[in-house]
Amino acid sequence: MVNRFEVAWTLVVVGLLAGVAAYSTVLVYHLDSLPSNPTEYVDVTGHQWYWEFCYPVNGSCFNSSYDAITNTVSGGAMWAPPGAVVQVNVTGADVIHSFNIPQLGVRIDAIPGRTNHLAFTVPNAAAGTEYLIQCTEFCGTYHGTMRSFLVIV
Ligand SMILES: [Cu+2]
Repeated sequence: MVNRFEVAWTLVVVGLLAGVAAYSTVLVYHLDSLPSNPTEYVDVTGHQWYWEFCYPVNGSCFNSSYDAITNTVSGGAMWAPPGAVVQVNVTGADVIHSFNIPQLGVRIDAIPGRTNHLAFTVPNAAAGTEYLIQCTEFCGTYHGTMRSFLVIV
C-alpha cells in the first residue's frame, strides 16, 4: 500500500528541485551573455610582465608597462569614455594571467591559446579618473608590478 503522504512529499521535493534547476540554468546562461552592441572592444593580452591593449576599431596596440616607484604606466593605459559598455577579449601570451579591475568587480583569466570574453559598464566618472588594473594570477617574478590603469577619457 502506497502512503499518499509519501507520494505527495516526493512530488513536492521533485517540483522544488526542478524549479531550482530551471532557474539556475537560465541564470548561468544570462551570466555568460554579452551585450549585442558594446561601445568598444578591447583585446587584452597578458605578457610576463605587462598588459597589451589593442583597439580593433582602429588597429592600434600598445604595451602598458608599470613603474612601481612613480605609480605610473608608460606605453599607454587602457582607456574608455564614461558610461561606455566595454567588451574585453582576454588571452595570455606565455603563462596564465588574470585581468582584474578590483574597483569595478571585473576579473577574468588570461589563458594562452584561449580567448575569454567579458563585458562591463564603465562608471560615469570625470575625465582623467584612473582605475587600477592588476594581474591577479601569480605569473612569475614581476607579477606584483603587472599593473596598468583604465583611464576615463
Ligand atoms: Cu600575474
